[in-house]
Amino acid sequence: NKICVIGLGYIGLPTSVMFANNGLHVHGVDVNAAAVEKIQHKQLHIEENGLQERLNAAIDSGNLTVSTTPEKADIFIIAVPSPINSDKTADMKYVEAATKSIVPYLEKGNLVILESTVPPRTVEDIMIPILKESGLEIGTELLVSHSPERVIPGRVFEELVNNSRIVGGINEESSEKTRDLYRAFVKGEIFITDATTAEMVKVIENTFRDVNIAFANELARVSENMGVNVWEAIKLANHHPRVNIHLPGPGVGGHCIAVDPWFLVEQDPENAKIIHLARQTNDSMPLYVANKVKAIAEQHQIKNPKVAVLGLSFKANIDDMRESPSVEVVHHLNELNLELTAYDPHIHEKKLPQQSLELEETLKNADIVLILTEHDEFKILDPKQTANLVRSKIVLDTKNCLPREAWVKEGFDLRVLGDSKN
Ligand code: SAJ
Repeated sequence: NKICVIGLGYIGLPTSVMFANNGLHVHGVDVNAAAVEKIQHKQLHIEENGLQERLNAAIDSGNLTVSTTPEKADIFIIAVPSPINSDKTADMKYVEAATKSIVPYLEKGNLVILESTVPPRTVEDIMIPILKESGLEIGTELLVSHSPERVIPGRVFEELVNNSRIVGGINEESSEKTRDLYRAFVKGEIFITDATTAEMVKVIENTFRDVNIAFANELARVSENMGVNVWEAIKLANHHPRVNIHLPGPGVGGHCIAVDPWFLVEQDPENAKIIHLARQTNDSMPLYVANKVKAIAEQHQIKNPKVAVLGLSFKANIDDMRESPSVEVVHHLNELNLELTAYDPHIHEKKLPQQSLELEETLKNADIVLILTEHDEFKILDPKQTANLVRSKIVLDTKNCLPREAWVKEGFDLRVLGDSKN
């Protein structure tokens, strides 16, 4: 079996190397010529634990080739972005373009699998009409399915293998052939359903998380007015066998959880009310945090406070800044006319004008250290060294990731989002 994978990003590249390293011939395709060239030279254009050695093995074995154009294959896997437009409607142009790009290469007996997360009905209403242009009879001569990726950045390889997988074919044969393919490396259970249900499953998983995080963020704000530490309260509540509250923070980022709920809101705004409000709640957190920084500076009567923003990626220990709430926080701090320098140990290029590539430079003369991402590097930040660099010893920790005692001992006023006890 030869597989042609369209899209060599956070999902397509790991998936390609997994198939290649399990003995299948994979041709990976990306429109980004610079990324393709890097991959050809065994260089990474994205960060993911364990990717480098697996890419080396895949290229060295000869099982993985990459280019900017598709090739004939038995199976086509589409793993391209499915973002939202500025008006929060689904932007399907990459899924459409990827589907169109394979049409000239399709042959009788092929299977096309969509891995990208999409609004329910995308396979049936958008992909199938395009695939019909191949002249093949859909369901008999051309099999089609949706098998959404469900892996978490940072643990992609572990989850690709061990997570269960959803396979939704347009008919039984499509489902079964897709299931048999993923058996090459999936150890978790593989559940079969129809394509539209598979689309719905993926979107509601992320929506569940978004609504739950919005609830946690709401609790953080309520707790601040009640003399409660929300982190302690959530931890205790979660000891209940039927309670699982997520954690608050400066907002929800990434290209999935902050995006997918909008697919449901767009399709049924009348009914998707909690989902919509949860999105708004999470999107309101960056401004809430920026205002908090300003208020803390005022309490300390600091005239022109300088903020050291730590953490720009959308979550801990990854390099991905897509839809990062940190970028929004920086934007709001700018609007509040607060001077700032931002730093992230995982982002090695300047992506923001006020970004520094040095931690020391960022902390130097800062009045408020603002932790936005719980990177391991920040958890072990030395309060003593920090005290020697900063101008005022104030920290706002939005992820509750610093050891309180050590910082207080150094004379820091350590504030934590959702904790009105300190
Ligand atoms: N976050 C919180 N509080 C929490 C958990 C997360 O504020 O308790 C924030 C994070 O800081 C981050 C955002 O939410 O900004 C999203 O992070 P995440 O770790 O929840 O999820 P993603 O976007 O990295 O990956 C999700 C996963 N979905 C679920 O867990 C249901 C992953 O399994 C999916 O494959 C992925 O979306 C995707 O590609 O759709």
